[in-house]
Amino acid sequence: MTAGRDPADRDLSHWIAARRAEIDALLEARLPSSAGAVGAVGAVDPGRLGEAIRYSLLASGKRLRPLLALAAAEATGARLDDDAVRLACASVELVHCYSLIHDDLPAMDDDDFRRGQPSNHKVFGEATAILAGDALLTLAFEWLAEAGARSGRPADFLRAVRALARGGGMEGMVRGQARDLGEAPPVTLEGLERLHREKTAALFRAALEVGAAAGAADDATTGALARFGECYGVAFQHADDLDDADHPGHAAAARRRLGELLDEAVDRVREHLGDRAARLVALADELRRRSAGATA
Ligand code: GRG
Repeated sequence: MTAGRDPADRDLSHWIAARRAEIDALLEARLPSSAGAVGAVGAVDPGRLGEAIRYSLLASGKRLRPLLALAAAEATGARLDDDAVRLACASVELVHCYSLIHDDLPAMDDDDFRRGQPSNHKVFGEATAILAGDALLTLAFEWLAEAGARSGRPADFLRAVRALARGGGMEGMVRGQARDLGEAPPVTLEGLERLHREKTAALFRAALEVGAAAGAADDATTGALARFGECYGVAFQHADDLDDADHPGHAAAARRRLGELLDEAVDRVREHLGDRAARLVALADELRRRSAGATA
């Protein structure tokens, strides 16, 4: 995400930079500290687990999911300087980061680099990387529970717990990952988008639902925000695929669908939130612009 030229772009860039700095500060402050090596006798040095968690989480992620959660919270009337709201929105980044660490493992996608640095297991070993992911996943729900307790309206945050568990779990990302690892690659656009919806978009959808819960949104508004997240997530994955498209026809199809999905995302939130959807609309437009620059 880069600074744009017109005032609306500049406003979005400032908003993103400010919110990202707040998320980074919260993550830095709230993470388990790095206890330092204690001299392991086995595959895991317990003293380095905190270091492994910080290594991946504090690396240069875009913080897109918590940003979208905050935009949804803002659109539904939450105060973004409220600690409970911030903690809840940041929890989505913990689930995302766990999924990246686990995805990079040799048993999964087997990647040596992530976020511009050697992947977690390359530095800390596989057992520690698995445990760092486990710790991040569980910490996300600890933060949501704490947010609920602090907020004085725990029922809203219980909805966030359910949304994040569903989006990150068997109804979403975990199922998508299983499908991706275990099934033949999809040959139809429909099959491809089902995979994108589960593996990538379910967590974006959950991010919007967490924001909606933090803003005490009603069911209809939550539904519109959830759909925004799903459309945005599938579009995001199409944009990511454009970088690797090896056939002009595939790139054209992905670009067309990306536009359609973002149109739907924008329509849904405008319908329910009117002008209050402006930030979400700007974030959708930013993805549209960014992907227009990707390989045709
Ligand atoms: C391990 C259950 C489990 C799931 C893994 C996240 C994931 C599922 C796989 C990672 C590989 C991949 C291509 C995911 C699609 C989504 C995607 C492009 C993730 C990267 O998200 P960004 O660009 O990353 O927001 P940063 O580092 O900026 O946060």
